[in-house]
Amino acid sequence: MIRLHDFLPSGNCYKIRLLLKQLDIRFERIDVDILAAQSRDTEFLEKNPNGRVPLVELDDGRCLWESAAILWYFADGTRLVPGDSFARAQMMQWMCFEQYSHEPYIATSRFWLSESGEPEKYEKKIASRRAGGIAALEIMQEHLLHNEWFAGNQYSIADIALYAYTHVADKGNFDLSPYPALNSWLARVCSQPLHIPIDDDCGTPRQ
Ligand SMILES: N[C@@H](CCC(=O)N[C@@H](CS)C(=O)NCC(=O)O)C(=O)O
Repeated sequence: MIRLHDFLPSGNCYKIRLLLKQLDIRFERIDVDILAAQSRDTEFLEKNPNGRVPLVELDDGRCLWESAAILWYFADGTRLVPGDSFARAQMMQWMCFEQYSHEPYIATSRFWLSESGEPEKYEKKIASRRAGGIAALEIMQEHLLHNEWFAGNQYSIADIALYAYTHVADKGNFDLSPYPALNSWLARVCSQPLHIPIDDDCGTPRQ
């Protein structure tokens, strides 16, 4: 069975749990406590030299890491990837945006403020990520004023990638109330069949 090396509070890992659930793909979840540096031990580094979750181990032992690559691997050829090549490229565009212009501001602020257990230590870093996070939310809001979804007029893995940290942005002190179109999109994502919340471990065994 597919093994997902996972840290439950991580939005990057949540993207994969949500996708596998929506595609009805069974998997085993392996807890990796990144706060205890378990993703940096020798055994883990053999599977992902970059020392981060999510990491997926396939039935044949091959490993894949980076949430966007994992999303792409499982969603390729399914209803969650647009058929049109330009729409597929737009999907990738938004997934790259998520990784470079959204996650480094919004996800890190949430981690330092609400997950690290020592928010005071990160006060200056949190302040330094504020403008970038607001810029990302404004870009999303502008797109969503004219579009229901991020690519190809359909729910796709770009929506999953962007939903993961946007819906918990308040935990990084980003107020979402100025962005009504973005809030309507969050509700649309939430109402997709087989949607699960970020803290749902999908009933998979823990190790
Ligand atoms: N770009 C990577 C980011 C992965 C990442 O930063 N993972 C964090 C958890 S969200 C992690 O494993 N951190 C542990 C560490 O850096 O030691 C992805 O999208 O998968």
